[in-house]
Amino acid sequence: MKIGLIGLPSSGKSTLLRLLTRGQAGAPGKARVGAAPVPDARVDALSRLFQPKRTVYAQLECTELPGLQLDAARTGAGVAARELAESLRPIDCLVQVVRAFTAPHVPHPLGSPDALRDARRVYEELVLMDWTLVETRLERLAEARKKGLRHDEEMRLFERIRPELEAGRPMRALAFTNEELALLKPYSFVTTKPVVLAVNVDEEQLRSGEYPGREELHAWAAERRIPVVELAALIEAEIEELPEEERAAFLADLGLSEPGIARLARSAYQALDLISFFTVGSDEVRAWTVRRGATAREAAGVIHSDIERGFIRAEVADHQELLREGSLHALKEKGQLRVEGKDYLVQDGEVIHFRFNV
Ligand SMILES: Nc1nc2c(ncn2[C@@H]2O[C@H](COP(=O)(O)OP(=O)(O)OP(=O)(O)O)[C@@H](O)[C@H]2O)c(=O)[nH]1
Ligand SMILES: [Mg+2]
Repeated sequence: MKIGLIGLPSSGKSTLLRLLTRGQAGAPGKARVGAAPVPDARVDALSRLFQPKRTVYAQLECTELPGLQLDAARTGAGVAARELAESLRPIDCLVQVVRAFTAPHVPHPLGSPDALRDARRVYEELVLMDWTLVETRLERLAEARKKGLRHDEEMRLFERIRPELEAGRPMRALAFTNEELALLKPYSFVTTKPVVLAVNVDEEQLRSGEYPGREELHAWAAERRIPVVELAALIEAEIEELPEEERAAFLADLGLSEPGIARLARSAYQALDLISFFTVGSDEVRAWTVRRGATAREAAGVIHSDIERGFIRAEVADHQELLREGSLHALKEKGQLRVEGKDYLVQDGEVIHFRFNV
């Protein structure tokens, strides 16, 4: 799954990327893409039980997108827009980073921090990108029509979408038939992608739980069903660089029971409708990611195509049952290890052992 960090310049995208990728990316001079392990207390618990050689968390691939240039008159704006559109193409989910933190030494591109204004501006900019795409396409279709080429269905579809975008509604808020989705597929729209709002706060704001416009921002986001996560990217990135045994104390001191990245990852999972299942053993305890509604056979395919092809059955238990009983063997003895076929719908938090032959 590919997550794209988008926002105004200096909103904290690189800092958040550094936090998400545990310092692998985002630092000055380092890459703008990195793998972010998804913190998961369930994996930790299973790992304590199995004491495996390796513990592997689910991963999200995070990319920092170019900072949004709002001044369209700026020279090179067209190039910047094309570059942004290109980098957005492969992205599955957007994390919109909004600055709430005050830092006199960090200039704000619009003068001063205003989280709601910035959230709106970026959101409108994304809607505008799609509107431009629709508009250009409609012009082409009109020209084609003059030459006798008719694409009536596509034209009707785009004519229906245009006013929605003009009213500020993102494409993800619209309902499409399968035929319409097929027509839309070749185009790379932005507002079809789910969004999570990450509000980057400073230490004082984190402690007080307040920043200017917080209530309005939450109301605005709730109206659009955009999940909001507040985190202090800079302090949390600093804490992340401490020895592991010291981190919890620093987080607790900030009033955090878990790091902001854990909440952000959960929101992204929810927004994308993803779930995790686990494989366990003395070699490896590992979290895997599938879309909600994935079958046992599809889940097997995430691990290896051989397991998918040679699928015989899945032995399934909820991770909590496994933690309670202590081993897959004990669960089996008690008849609590369920045997499921290839069409079984995998549930979040299940431990699965696949039987297959190759
Ligand atoms: N005080 C404070 N400063 C922060 C925070 N987050 C980021 N900064 C600072 O703000 C500046 C910009 O942060 P970046 O993470 O580079 O922002 P960006 O969005 O990647 O910026 P561009 O890549 O230039 O668009 C840096 O000096 C950061 O140290 C924060 O939570 N608190
Ligand atoms: Mg940056």
